[in-house]
Amino acid sequence: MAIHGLRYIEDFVTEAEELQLLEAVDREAWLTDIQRRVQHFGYRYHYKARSVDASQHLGPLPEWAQPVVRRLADGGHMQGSPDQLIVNEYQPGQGIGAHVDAPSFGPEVCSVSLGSPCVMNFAEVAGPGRESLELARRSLLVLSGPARYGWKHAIPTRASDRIGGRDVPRGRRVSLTFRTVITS
Ligand SMILES: O=C(O)CCC(=O)C(=O)O
Repeated sequence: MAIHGLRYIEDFVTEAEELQLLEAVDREAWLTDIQRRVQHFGYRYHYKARSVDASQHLGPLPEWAQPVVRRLADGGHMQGSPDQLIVNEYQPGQGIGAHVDAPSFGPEVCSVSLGSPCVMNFAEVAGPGRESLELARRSLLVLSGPARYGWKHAIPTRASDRIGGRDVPRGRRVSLTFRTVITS
């Protein structure tokens, strides 16, 4: 993977933690105003405006997310403590369009994958670079520097992924994406 600023770590959470996190997420209310179900914590994110601001403050991140927050800090994955969390749920066939994360988010974007693997595609914004990366269950993906600002990332809308030379059907995948918000 030749993308500067991209860090990928397998087994970032244990199987027991994965189960606890999925159970915690499923106790929360889902937002259904976009194609996939999402949850927002810390600050509400506006998909159309692609922004988040101080008036959208919802409160602290939930207690169930704190062990992950601490592990991100202990691993030096984020400069500051994350104050925004988006939970994305992808049923087989669902994905997310190619995008660079909004400028109102800080310099590191940390996503934990739960439930099922998928392939994430990367495309260089101002160049020909194209890469794909399998995001395993329980892994952590960190985007910073060029990976955060100079590459788009996307999850194709399809029901299976080619992983290790074979088609792997997707199951339900839930991601927890931790960010900091730039409020000024
Ligand atoms: O589901 C993921 O791993 C990535 C989510 C994402 O790209 C986003 O919320 O902007």
